[in-house]
Amino acid sequence: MSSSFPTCSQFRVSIVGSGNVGSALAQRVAEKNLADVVLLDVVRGRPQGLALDLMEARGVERHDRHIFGTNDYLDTANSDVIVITAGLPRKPGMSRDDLLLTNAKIVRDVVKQAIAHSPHAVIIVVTNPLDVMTHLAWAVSDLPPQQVMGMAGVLDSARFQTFIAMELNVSVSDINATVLGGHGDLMVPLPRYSTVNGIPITELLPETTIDKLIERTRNGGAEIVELMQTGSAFYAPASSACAMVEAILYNKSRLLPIAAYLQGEYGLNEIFIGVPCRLGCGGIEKIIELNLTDSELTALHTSAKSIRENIDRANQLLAATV
Ligand code: TXD
Repeated sequence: MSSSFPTCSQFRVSIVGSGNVGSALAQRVAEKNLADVVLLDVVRGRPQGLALDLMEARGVERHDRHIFGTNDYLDTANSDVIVITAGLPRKPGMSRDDLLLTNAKIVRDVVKQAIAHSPHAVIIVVTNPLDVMTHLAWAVSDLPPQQVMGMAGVLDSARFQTFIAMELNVSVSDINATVLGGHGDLMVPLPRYSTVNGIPITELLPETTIDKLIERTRNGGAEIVELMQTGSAFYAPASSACAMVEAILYNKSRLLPIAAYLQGEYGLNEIFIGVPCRLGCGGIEKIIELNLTDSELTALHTSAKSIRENIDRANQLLAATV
């Protein structure tokens, strides 16, 4: 590592995968003055170039956080938080299974290497398919489940929050939205637990309108992909991961929807899925069990079933390659 990289800094966040989400997250973490950042990628030069660019912005942005780009895990040593955004997007001709296997191999390899140099870190997985990758990351990490989690619920809730604000023409700051479940078509937005300054949206909007907002939330990622044509959303995903990083580093005990390992909560076992959690310096401090209606619980279980099928499929594919 460069001699200009501080060894006495308070917090270090390593971001593995310096693509769109990784680089936007590095910017957020550094410019919010939360921690020094190590950006890592397999592509030579990319993380180094991005880091230099972000370093050159410091004089204008007026912060002293260091951003360091590397291809070597040694440089990530002693990270407090490791965020994994490494992976490949689905390419033409690539099946879902191909993508599942490719990203499963990447995530497992990344976690092994990263954790070898930062054995006490908290891991946040961002790579898709999110819930499956979080499970694989945890399985290979040997870490307690509280220290491994997936980012999706914060993003899905932020999208729901945005669409509610647009519909009601009120400030997005007055809105709290809750989306549970897996990150995908089967996510479980909860209107009863989504409020405008404490007032449930079910009191403010007709059911048909709420259904439309839910549909748009479910389709949130795809809507952006369709507009952009190449690449997918990264600003809101980076903000969402940054909120989690901040909650961990600064022990904020925030209540956020996170893909967490369930051991009996909501009647589910041994599975990572989005549920409300209290997030602090040790990772997931507590899983909050909401009172769900029968249909909400059924939706959560349906989402869990699909995640479990994909975990089994990923494990089968991985087993067949060794
Ligand atoms: O809510 C969520 N969880 C998500 C998930 C929101 C947005 C994006 N979501 C997923 O995150 C997306 O489907 C991808 O799986 C990841 C990263 O998305 P991003 O948009 O940043 O993808 P990019 O720009 O393709 O960046 C991926 C980078 C790229 O620079 C590769 O060179 C790198 O990952 N990569 C690796 N880095 C390190 N080590 C290995 N093995 C590796 N393989 C690829």
